[in-house]
Amino acid sequence: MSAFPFEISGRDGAARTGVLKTARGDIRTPAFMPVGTAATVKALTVDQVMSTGADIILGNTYHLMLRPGPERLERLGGLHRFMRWEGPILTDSGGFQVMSLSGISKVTEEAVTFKSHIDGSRHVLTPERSIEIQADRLGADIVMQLDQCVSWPAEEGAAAAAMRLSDRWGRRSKAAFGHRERQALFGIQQGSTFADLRRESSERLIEAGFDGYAIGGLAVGEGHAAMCEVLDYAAGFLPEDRPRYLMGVGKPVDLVEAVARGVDMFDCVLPTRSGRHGQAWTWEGPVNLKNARFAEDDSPLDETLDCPASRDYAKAYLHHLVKAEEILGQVLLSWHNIAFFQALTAAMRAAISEGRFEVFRRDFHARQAVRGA
Ligand code: PRF
Repeated sequence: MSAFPFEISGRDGAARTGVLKTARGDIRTPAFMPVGTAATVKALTVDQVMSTGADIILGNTYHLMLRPGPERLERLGGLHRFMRWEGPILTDSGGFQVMSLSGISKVTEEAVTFKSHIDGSRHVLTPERSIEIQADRLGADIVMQLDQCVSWPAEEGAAAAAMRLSDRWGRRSKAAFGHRERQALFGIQQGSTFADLRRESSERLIEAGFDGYAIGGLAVGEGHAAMCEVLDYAAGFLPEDRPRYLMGVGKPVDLVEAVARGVDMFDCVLPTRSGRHGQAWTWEGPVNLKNARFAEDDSPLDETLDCPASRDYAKAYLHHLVKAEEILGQVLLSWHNIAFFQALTAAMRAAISEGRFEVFRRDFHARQAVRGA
C-alpha cells in the first residue's frame, strides 16, 4: 500500500491527468517541479514560486548535505521550515549530482565516495544514509532511492551493471525507508538507451515495490529524438496506477512529448537557469531578451499569464535589465519562466481532461516552430 493515493481522472492516448495526494497537499499531474537545489528556487521567494501555481518543489541531498548539513537542517526544523515552503518537497538522492558536480567520485557496492565541489572535503553516501538524510533530517515528502546513472553514450555492459547496482541500492533504500504514513519512496529506472535493460530494471523495481517510479538516465546528451524513442517503451514498462517521474527534464517540447508517452512528473533547472541568463520561454518558443529587437518593444512577455513578471513588465524594460545586468532581470525572467512551465502543465492537464490532447500537441508544436524552437 502506498502512502499517497494517486487518482487518475482523465486519459487521452497514453497521456494521463490526475492528482497525487500527499500529506502536505495535492500535486496535480502532469506536474512540473521547480528546482530548489540549495533550499532556494534560485532568485525567487517561496511566495513567488507559490504564486505560479507550483504544487511541489525539488531539493537536492547532495548540496544540502554539504551545506548547511543535514543535522543542522534537522535542528532548524527540517527543510520545509528552513526555507518556508509549506507544500510538498521531493528530494533527489544525490548519486546523479555526485556524478555531474563533484570532482572525483568512486562507486563501490557499498557506497559512492566523492569530494565536495565546494571545499574538496571527502564524503560517503550509502543508500541508507541518503534515505536518512532525505526522510529523517530534511523531512522530504517524496524520497528518491540512491541510483547510478551512466553517462551517454554507454556500453551495454556498463549500463547493465549500473542498472543492477541501482536495483540493489533501491532494495537497500526501501529497507532503510521502511513503512511511513506521511512520506513516499520512489524507485528509479535505469538502463540507458537499451530496451531490454529498461524492461529488466522495471521488473526489478516492481518486484521490490515503490510508491512511484522515476525514469532516470535520460536527458544526458542523447538528444530529444533518442529520448522520445526510449520513452516510447520505457514509460509503459512502469505500473499504470502509480506516478511516473522523468528526472531532470526538460524543454517545453520534451515535456509535451513525454506526457504524450505517459509521464506524470518533471523537474528541471531550465526555467530558472535560463532565466538568469536572459532567456524567456513562451508559447512561441524561447526568446533571448538581450536581443536588440526588444529594445523598444513595449509589450509584455505574455499578458494571458497570471504572473506579474509575464504580464506587467514591457520586454523593453526586461531587455534593459538584462543588458545592465540588474538582479531584477534575473528575478523577473525566472519568475516568468516558472509561471510559463506551470501554465504549460496546466494546459496539458486541461487538454487531457477534455480529450483534446492530440490537438493541443499539434498546435503546441506549430506555435513553438514559429520561432524555430
Ligand atoms: N538519477 C537521479 N537524479 C537524476 C537523474 C538520474 O538518472 C537525472 C537524469 N536526467 C537527473 N536527475 N537520481
